[in-house]
Amino acid sequence: MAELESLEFGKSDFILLDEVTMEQFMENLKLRFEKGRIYTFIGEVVVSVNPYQHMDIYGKDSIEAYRGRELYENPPHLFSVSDAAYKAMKRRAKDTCIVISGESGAGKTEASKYIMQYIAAITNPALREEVESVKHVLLKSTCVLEAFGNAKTNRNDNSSRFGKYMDINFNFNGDPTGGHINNYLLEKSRVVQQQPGERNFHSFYQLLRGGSDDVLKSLHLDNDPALYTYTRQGTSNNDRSSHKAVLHALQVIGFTEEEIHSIYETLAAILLLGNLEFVCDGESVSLSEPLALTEISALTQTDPECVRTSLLYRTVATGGGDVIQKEHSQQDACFGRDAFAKALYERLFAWIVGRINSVIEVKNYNPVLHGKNTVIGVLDIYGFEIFDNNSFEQFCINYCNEKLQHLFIELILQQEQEEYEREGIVDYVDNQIIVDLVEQPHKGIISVLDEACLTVGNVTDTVLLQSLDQKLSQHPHYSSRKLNPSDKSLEFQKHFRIQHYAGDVTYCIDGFLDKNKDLLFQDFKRLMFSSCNGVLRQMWPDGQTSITEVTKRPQTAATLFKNSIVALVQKLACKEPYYVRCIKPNELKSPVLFDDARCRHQVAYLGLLENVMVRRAGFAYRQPYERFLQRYKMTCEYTWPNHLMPTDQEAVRAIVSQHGFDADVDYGRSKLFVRSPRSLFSLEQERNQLIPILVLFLQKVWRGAL
Ligand code: AOV
Ligand code: MG
Repeated sequence: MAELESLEFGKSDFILLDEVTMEQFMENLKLRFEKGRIYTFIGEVVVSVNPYQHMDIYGKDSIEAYRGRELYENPPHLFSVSDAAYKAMKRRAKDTCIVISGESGAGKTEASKYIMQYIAAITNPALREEVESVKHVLLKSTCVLEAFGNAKTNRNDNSSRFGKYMDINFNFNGDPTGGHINNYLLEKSRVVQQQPGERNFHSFYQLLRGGSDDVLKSLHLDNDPALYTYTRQGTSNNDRSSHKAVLHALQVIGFTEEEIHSIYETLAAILLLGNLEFVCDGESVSLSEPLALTEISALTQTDPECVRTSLLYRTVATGGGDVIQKEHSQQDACFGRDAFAKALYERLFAWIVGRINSVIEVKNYNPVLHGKNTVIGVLDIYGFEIFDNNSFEQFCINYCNEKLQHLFIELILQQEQEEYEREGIVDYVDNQIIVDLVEQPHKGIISVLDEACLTVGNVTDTVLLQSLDQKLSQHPHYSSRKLNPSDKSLEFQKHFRIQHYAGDVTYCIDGFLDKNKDLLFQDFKRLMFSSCNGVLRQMWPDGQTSITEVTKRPQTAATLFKNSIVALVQKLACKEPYYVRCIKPNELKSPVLFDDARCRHQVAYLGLLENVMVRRAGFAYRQPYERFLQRYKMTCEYTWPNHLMPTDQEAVRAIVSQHGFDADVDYGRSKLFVRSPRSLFSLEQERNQLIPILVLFLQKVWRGAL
């Protein structure tokens, strides 16, 4: 049992702390980390500290130990929460979700993989083929999405650059029948540019380092990432072996050879696009490398002349209905090229996700025949991040984390706070004000950003910053150098700062407008829709639109993202939530270093201490008096078979007193609050011992022997 685990390893549930103080919390967290106990409960929430080393705790034996057990029967583990979410789903037909949060590099993605593996391992004992195949696809999809959606950043060598929410569907037997993946805003700017020390998406290096000579030759590629502008700055690590694993995963999922080749062709086309330069002879702009152009057209199965014109010209419809070709400036051509490369990658990624979804979607489901279809959702999203240079992407990522923290507050802290107040006791920091700062209609940052994007005329990033300053000067969580000239931490005139729940982040306004507009010249869309490669054409359905057709202005990137996150939060909010709260022990990826200040900071902003207080006060082990009596009255001479006290509460007091755990409980108006599960276990044990005796006794009574 968790609480019986030797105290040498600290308290396995923070609820059992003698006193809920930051000092005791940190002491326990550190002791457990140093003893290799990386997981600790707060009731049903699992707090995880990234071990930065291989842990021998995820194998078959561990899985067996947790399978079907109650939360408190084993030491805390990801498998405990996974099993709890699974049991709730199976026994009570509840849709559940497991939300994994924590900052960049805290261990969310690893956790999500272990959770998936656990669920796969404990289901389908009958080894039904169709269920096994669903499980395989679900597991393999992770490997593929990681290759295309993760990259090395300065905070994490395998950082998720997209958000992933995966629903797994179950039939009434509790076996997976399918699933669905939602992906959120891929950080596509990385395709064309990375911060110093970072890499492009893994997929490029994997292809270059792992592709066979024949494959590379057919793709017009060399095997050296340094030869390509977009991958020049990345060094290589496990790319060769990963390439094999990803290829195998693609095959297991069911991608055809043609589809796989189209994926490689797209990657190759992007790399070659990146090497295209534009020269300007004073009058017109032309391409410096006509050969690459032919190769790109071969890879995308498009007409080389059309590729050239798409890169150098822009087709525009005049007011009179005529269509003319307007030549790009050198700068516009570079912008167009990069926008095209980013869009190619983004659409490729979305297409891969869609293709996986088409394989795992639940087919032939009939609720009458098959019973209620229940779901477990697993959320693994990019964690809160602060870099030396923070841009639009960090703004979106951090906003998303703000929303998830707010959901945690609503679901875990607030709900129990109400319970606590009703019962007559904890204050948490509500981050609603920061969420509003970003998303509020008319006043929030996204709204000001959109307005600037819609304004015709010379609106620059600097102008945008001015309007942000104007609108938000009074907001307590917003500041900029212009508003606070004395603030030396905001060095340049281009920055603004948000005091996020997890820390202050200074964003550089450069690029916000362009990234939010996310402009891609129509010519590229039409070019790709003209491709003879059916797979590529599928990715560009909007290329069918004629140039003279008036189309609605597309939503901006920030608004699209906001809407997708709002929808995600709604999805999570209607499920029974289970939480894994990940902590990054140090910045050096060291398995032995517990950086006190960094950990303390995370514990504080994740609201873990408040979580313990609320949990301890109310949620984990609270019982209405009547229910408690029903269950335990047999363990006390004053309450068995019925009590004669004026109230149920007094009867409960008698039981508690007889078992000597008065100091461990609080008496609410309608419920008993038990702090430590240990007290309940001793009661539970006694009850279990008494039941057979009682049964024997009753049988004798029935037989008339007594
Ligand atoms: P993240 O998902 O939270 O960051 P990851 O799950 O990618 O973080 O973890 C970062 C690295 O820490 C991994 O690549 C492993 O080397 C190590 N690690 C994490 N969890 C474990 C574990 N349980 N056992 C062993 N090593 C582990 V981000 O996606 O950047 O927000 O955006
Ligand atoms: Mg991750």
